[in-house]
Amino acid sequence: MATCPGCFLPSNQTAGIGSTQTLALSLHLSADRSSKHLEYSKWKRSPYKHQSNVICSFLRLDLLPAKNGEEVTKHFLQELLNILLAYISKSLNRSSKVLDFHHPHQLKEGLEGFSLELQDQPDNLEQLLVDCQDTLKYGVKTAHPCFFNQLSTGLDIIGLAGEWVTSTANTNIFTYEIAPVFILMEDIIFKKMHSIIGWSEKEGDGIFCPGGTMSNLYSVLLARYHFFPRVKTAGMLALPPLALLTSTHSHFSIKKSAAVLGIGSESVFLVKCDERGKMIPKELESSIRTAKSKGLVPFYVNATAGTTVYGAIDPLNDIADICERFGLWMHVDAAWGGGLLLSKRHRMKLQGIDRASSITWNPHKMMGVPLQCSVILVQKKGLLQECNQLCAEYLFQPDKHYDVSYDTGDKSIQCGRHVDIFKLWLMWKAKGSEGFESQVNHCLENAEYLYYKLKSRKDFQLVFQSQPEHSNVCFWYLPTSVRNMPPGPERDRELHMVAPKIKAKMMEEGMTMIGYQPLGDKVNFFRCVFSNPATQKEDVDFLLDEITRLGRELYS
Ligand code: ABU
Repeated sequence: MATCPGCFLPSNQTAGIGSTQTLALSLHLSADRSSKHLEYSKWKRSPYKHQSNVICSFLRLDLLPAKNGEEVTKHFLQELLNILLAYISKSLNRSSKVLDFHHPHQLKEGLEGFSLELQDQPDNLEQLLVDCQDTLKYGVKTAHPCFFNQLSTGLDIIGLAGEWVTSTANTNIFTYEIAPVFILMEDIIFKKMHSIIGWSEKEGDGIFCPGGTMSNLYSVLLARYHFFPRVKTAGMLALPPLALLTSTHSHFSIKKSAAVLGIGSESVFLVKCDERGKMIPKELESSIRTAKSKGLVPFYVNATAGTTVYGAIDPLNDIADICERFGLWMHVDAAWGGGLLLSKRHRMKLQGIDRASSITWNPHKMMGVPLQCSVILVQKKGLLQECNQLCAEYLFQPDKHYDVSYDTGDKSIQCGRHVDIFKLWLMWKAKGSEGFESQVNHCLENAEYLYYKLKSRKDFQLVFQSQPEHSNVCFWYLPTSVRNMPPGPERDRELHMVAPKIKAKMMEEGMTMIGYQPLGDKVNFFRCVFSNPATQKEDVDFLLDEITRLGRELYS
C-alpha cells in the first residue's frame, strides 16, 4: 500500500484534503480502529508536509502493539531516522554551528512552538517528531569537529547502531536468563581488557558502571571490604578510622566516594603533584606517614592515569612500590587514560598499571564509545561478588538449569542496569584493536599539533612548557593589554577574566566550544581535549583563529 511520505496515511486517503500551511490535520484512529475522525490542530510549522500541504498525524495508540500498527510504526521510525540522519550530517558539517545557545528561561518559556510543558491530552506523532527535532536543534552537537569542551566527544556510527540495538532489546543485564548474549559479551570484553592491562588469565573481574565516578566508588568499596570484610554486615563499627590517598590533581570522585561510604571527605589526604600535575612519590610516602601519625589507618591509594585537566599520568610503578611496601590497595583511575593502552606508541606511559588492584576505564572517553560506557576492573577474582552479593531469591535462584555463575548482576551495587556492553563490542568488531589504536594516535597527534602551534605564538601561553602526555593542552590567551602588564596579582586578576569572557561570546556565536577552569594557583585557563576522530588540524587552526578573533573584539 503506497503511503504519503510526510504522514502515515495511505496516499488515496490524503488526496483532496485541503489545509492551510499553518494548520495541521490530525487523523486519529480510535484504539479499535473501527471509527476514524478528523481533528485540526494548530501547529505553526512542521517539516513533514504532504504534497498538498496537508500534515496528517496519528497518535501513539496507532503504533504497535496496535492491531495493524506496523505501517504507522514503520513510517514513524523512518521519519525519526530522517531527522537523526539530518542531525548527524549537520553535526559533521564544519559550516554549521556547534550550538544554538539559549538561556534556561528562554527554553523554559518555549521557543518557536517548542514547549517543554506537559499536557493532559496526548500530542500526535507529528508533534512528537517535531519535538525530537527541536530537542536536537537546541542541544549541543558534541560530534562536531570543533567541540573541544569535554573528554567525551564525537559520534561513532557503529556505536550508535549498537545503542539502537540495545534499546530495542530493552533488557536488563543482571541475569543470563534475560540477557544471555550481552552477559557473554561482557565476559569477552573483560578478558580482552585484562589481557591489554597485562593481568594473567587467572586474574581479573569487572562490572560495567554508570560512569567513572561510580567506577571509582566501587574501587573504594572493594578496597575497604578486602581489608575489613566485617564492614558489610557490621557497618562502621567494624572499622578503625580510615585514610585514603590521592593526588591534588585527581578527580573529585575519590573524595565523593569517601563521603558516600561514610569514611568522610576529611579522611582523604591530597598528595602534592609536580608542575605537570603528576603525583610526587616522596610526597605520597610522607602523606601516608602523616595519616598514620594522626591515628588513621591508610588503606587505599588512587593513582590517576590521565588527570581531568592536565591529562597527567602519575608514576604508576613508583606508586605501586609504595603501596606494596605499606600493604595498601592501589587503584588506578584510568577513566581518561585507559584508551592509551590500545596504542603501541603511547601505552608505555601507563607502565605499572598491571600492578593495580583495581582500575577505572571509560571507553566512552578516548575510545569514543557513545555515552555511557565505564568499567571497574578488579584483579582479585570473586571479590566483587563477595563484597556486593545479597542473593535476592527472586532473581538469583541457585537452582536454575544453567551455569548460574553467568548471573553476574549480584556483583553490582545496583539491581537494574543498562546494557552498556553491546555498543563497545560492536565497535571493537568494526574497528578491531587496530582501529582503536589509530583513533587514539590521531587524537594525540592533534594535541601535539596544537601544542607546537601555541608554543610559536606570542598571544598564547602554555600552562606548562613540556609536551602533554595525553591529549589535554592547557593554555591562556593573552590580549595585548594583559601581555603588556608585569607579572603579579593585577595581571592575574585581568587574565582570570579573559577565558570566561571569550567563552561566553563563543557560546553565543556557537561556532566552537572549549572549556576553562582555574587550577591551584593558576588563574582561569583554557583546556583543549581531543577525543573526536572527526577533528582535523584545520579544526585546531579554526579554534585558535576563533579565540583570537573573539579576544580582539573583546579587548580592542
Ligand atoms: N570527569 C568526567 C568528565 C570531565 C570532562 O569531560 O571534562
